[in-house]
Amino acid sequence: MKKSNIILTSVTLVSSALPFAVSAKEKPSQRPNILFIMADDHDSKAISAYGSGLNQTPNIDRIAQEGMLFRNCFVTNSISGPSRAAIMTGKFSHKNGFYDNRGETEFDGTQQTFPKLLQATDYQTAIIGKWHLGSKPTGFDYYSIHVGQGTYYSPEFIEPQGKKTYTGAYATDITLENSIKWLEQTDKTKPFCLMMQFKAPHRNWMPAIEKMSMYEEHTFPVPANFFDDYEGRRAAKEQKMSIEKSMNLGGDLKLFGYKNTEMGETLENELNRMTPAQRAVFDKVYLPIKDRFESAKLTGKELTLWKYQRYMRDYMKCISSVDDNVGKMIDYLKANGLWENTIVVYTSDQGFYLGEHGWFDKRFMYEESFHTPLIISYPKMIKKGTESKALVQNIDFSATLLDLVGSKVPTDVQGESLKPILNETKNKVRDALYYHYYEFPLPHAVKRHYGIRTDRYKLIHFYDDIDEWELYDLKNDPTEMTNQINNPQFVKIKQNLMAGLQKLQIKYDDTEPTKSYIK
Ligand code: SGN
Ligand code: CA
Repeated sequence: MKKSNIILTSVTLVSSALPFAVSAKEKPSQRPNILFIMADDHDSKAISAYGSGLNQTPNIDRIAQEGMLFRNCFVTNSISGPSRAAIMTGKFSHKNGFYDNRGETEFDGTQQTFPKLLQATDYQTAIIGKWHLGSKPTGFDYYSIHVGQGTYYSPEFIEPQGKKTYTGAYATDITLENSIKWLEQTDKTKPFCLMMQFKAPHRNWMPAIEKMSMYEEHTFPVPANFFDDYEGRRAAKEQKMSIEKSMNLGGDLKLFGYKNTEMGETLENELNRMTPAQRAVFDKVYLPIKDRFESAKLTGKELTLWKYQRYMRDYMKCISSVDDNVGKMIDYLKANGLWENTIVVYTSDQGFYLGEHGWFDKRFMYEESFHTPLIISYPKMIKKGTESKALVQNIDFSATLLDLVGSKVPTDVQGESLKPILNETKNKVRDALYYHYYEFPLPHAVKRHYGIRTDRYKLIHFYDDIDEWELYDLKNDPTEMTNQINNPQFVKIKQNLMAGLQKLQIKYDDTEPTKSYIK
């Protein structure tokens, strides 16, 4: 089977790799390297270092054990393209011009990005994996990027020489393998910045062959608000991202012959990309599931709970592959003497609902999707096994990385450098966070909204086809079930939040937030 050859190759690469031979003339770079690892839709509850106990990610945890874990990292606009654009530029969507995933606009690659700034100071730069910004990557010496969302099986990558299909490969494995290949050929006298961005665990959660049976005997705990009635929260009520109604038995949960209610041919596309040997393994695990499902004749809540378990199993299988490949990369860096001088970042493009409020997907400013994991190791500066509760945001990543490598952070970057948090000279960089989400109505009918979050409270304004405000006390209501906007006891808090929101809108220059962004 071709796949095992691929694995063997990377194992061989890792185990046989010797520390780079550097001649006396070629002094190894003193400036730190950057390895920016991002998975797609990887919620922090699915990283064991965050402590939920849902699954085990021993390799991602190694980054936390050797570095700092951020408890309160958030995004600016909780979907893929906009998050990636915010990371690249250090700016909100209304500044970098990339508001949504609908493909009507491409990322303007002529603008300033942190890889470009690094490249200008002699960093070797590459992006490998998911890009999802439409335009051709700029600021990178090398790229190997999925076409759009990409596929899990036999993925096709856009590379400087053109498109290349990796027949028989699994996307997560090939992203690691290509990353190591690129590292192998770098000039060891110069630093590198590698963005290794996994497609997994994005919908439709197709597991690797060796993970197909994983978790099949496991039952995941059901969140307390799984059967949310959305009382007092109209936007939450009118979404189309519930496991009950929007998750497909066919495409998402892989039952053959069942119709997809809102999705294309993702399952069929993926199955057609498998080799016959891969397909046989898939069939062996998934065909009996359909038989068992049909004989159980589930309806109502029982059916929704069954869907939840299927979803969680596939999602966690995908994460296990991400974790394995993160482990291979850590081993590679260590085996090659690169670990000490490399800043390693692990994050996602947003959080994800693992059944909270009955949902999958993201988008909302509610905690699960607003939050994103952030773990950073840099042995030369960060103390091992540390944690920060500072309110930080993905617009901070570019400023942080530039600052850490000794580059000037341009004044138009909206994020803050987290260096003072990482070296423990400060414990916060801001008092409140701003958020603005635009993509409505397709694909999940999450209404446009913006808002403010402080340590304790959150105020959200849903607008466009609605005009509703929500206020949450995160201390007493961490799962955001009770909208306090009309509660007289919250009048003062509401006033303060409104004033804080306005201040943030002035600070970030988003003073007409409900004005349509569509030209
Ligand atoms: C696809 C998915 C959606 C998902 C978006 C955006 N549907 O459209 O469920 O919200 O991507 O995801 S699918 O049926 O095609 O899988 S994002 O991570 O790229 O923002
Ligand atoms: Ca995503």
